[in-house]
Amino acid sequence: MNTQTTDNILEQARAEISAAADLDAVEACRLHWLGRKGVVTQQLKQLGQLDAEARRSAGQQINQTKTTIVELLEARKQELQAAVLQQQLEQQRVDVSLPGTQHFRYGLHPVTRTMNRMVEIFECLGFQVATGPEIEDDEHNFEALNFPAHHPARAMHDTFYFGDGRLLRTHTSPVQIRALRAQPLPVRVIAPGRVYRSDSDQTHTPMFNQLEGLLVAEKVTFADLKGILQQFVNTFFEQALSMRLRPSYFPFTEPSAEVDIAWHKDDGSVSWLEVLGCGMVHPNVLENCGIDSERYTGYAFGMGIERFAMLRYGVTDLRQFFENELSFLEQFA
Ligand code: 2NM
Repeated sequence: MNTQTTDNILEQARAEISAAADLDAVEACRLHWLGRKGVVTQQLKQLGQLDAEARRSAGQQINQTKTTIVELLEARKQELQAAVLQQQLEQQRVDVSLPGTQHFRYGLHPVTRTMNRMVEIFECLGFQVATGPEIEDDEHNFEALNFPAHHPARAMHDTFYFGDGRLLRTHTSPVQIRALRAQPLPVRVIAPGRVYRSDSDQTHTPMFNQLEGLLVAEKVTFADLKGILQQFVNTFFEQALSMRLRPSYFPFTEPSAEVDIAWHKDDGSVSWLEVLGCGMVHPNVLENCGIDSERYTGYAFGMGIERFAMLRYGVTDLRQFFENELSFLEQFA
């Protein structure tokens, strides 16, 4: 065994490996040179026939040859793999506009769907959507709305206060206050959005959604209010509904009323269900917005969006809307 031999081996191996056309051929090369009966392995076996000095130098050479062949094999393998990948990239075009193979059923949240439906109906009735901040101050949330100083809704247990004069709005009425102060009359707006009250049980969540409406113009009457609400509930529930108004109290309206609809249950019975509150905008509220309450009148109404969603979809527990259980949400896909 001499340098010539290992050089020859290396030269031959190099030629053979670089000629390997695919990964199988590379593996065949590996077996041929390094396998149990491979050329290099045979050479290592023959080392025993040499004397100690020759064995050491020959051993080093063979091991060096082996290492080089391993490197050559690995390099060729990577070269071929890269070529295969490159070929795949060139041949396989991915059409990203094709639909995926996994079709998840999804849709808008039932509360969002209900809100959209309510907004759409009021837009058809001529109302414009108005929005405002969820973080408000006492002036917009209470003061301008004619809340007496010691009204229970102002108490700590109902309102989330930040402690620096700011609070989370307890209704969307501050949006109407801002609209009345910013827009020229007549004003006809709805304010859908999140509101917050420190209250939590079967029928109350600390955050819920409201839709309030407001029309201020000359000669607006309670009959206009009743008419628009009848229109709304009929359209929303897709039937001619009996509606009943009961006298009520809100600081920001006078007179005020609560509205019930005749709800036909599955067992054939009918019962009155309260669905919203309304009234004629209190003169103090108009004056607080710089409006002459002798010349202008207005009506306003407010309703809970989750309540309408529960009735429309037959949901019996309000809290289901906020648990985000997929098994619940998937039913609205
Ligand atoms: C309701 C019931 C009755 C209401 C009043 C106003 C405003 F800003 F014009 F004074 N906005 N919303 C109102 C009136 C809200 O919710 C049950």
